[in-house]
Amino acid sequence: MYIQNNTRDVLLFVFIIIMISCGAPEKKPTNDIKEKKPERATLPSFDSDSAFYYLKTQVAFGPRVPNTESHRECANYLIKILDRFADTIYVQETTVTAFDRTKLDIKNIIGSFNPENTSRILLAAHWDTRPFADEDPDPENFYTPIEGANDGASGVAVLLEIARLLYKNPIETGIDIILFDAEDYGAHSRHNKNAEDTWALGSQYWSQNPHVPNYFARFGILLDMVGAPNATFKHEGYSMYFAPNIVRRVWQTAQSAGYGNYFLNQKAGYIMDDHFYINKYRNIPTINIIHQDDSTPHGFFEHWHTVKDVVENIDKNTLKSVGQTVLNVIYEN
Ligand code: AHN
Ligand code: ZN
Repeated sequence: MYIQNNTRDVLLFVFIIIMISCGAPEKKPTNDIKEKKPERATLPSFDSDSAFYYLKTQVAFGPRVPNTESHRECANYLIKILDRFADTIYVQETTVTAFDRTKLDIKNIIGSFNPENTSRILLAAHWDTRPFADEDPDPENFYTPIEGANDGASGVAVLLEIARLLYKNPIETGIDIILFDAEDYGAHSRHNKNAEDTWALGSQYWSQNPHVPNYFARFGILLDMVGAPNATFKHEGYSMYFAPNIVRRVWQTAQSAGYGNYFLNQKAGYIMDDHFYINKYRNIPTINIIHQDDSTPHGFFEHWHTVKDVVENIDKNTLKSVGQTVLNVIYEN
């Protein structure tokens, strides 16, 4: 009896084990059909010829000064290109008051990728150009609008190329490309000394009235003057104050990618720019990749706010160093 019972128990036990190991026939096999895991997107190579083309096209409209025809036509062009690549486009139109009480009709142009994702990265640049070359060596030019190949078009060109590559090589992270207007309408340096809050009018407006309510991003990167030959990008003051870890990560990424000649681990001055208001009003840790140079009187690139800020003074290699660095950062997030 004892033996028999034991044998029956053993048989029952073996039967159960066989059933478990075979699995019930109606259940799906676990090994044959792979879970459709999204593949890690392959990191694209930043095409500086493509970016340079976007730069030249902007400059060809003429100075992009608010309230001018060139400004309106360039806005339409930027909207058209971003609309080709982004999932959703927002054009934020408003009127702001400049330092001299002029009313400026402005447009912040926003292209969003994966708008439903709550995990987002913000990329920005200003698309307008300065209405006067008030840093020109020749006082005759103090009221001439600048072409803004570097100061304006370069940052936008890099972001349009990134938009094109995001379209071709989609990622899951939400990305917002924001082209701010009226950054460069700050008070004339030969007249007004009290210039507080006269710069970055488009980003001041957006930061207090974002295109979607309660907009937030994990971090932001602003590009400003990223096209001069042998540019030097240093640890700008407000970037280090508000977002030191983002600065370190981006500079580390640049150096690992071989762009250590451009991205220097040096402290540099505080620049009032679009990123300041994004930090101040939206609390999004945002850095500025901006060309700073101690050897010029104003601290920026040689032809800053002069009539020589033209296409001939742009170097594609600088566009590449910045564009590839930003791509590397967003594709590893
Ligand atoms: C000031 O000079 C206060 N801000 C410079 C920001 C700027 C002008 N970026 C481009 N043009
Ligand atoms: Zn400027």
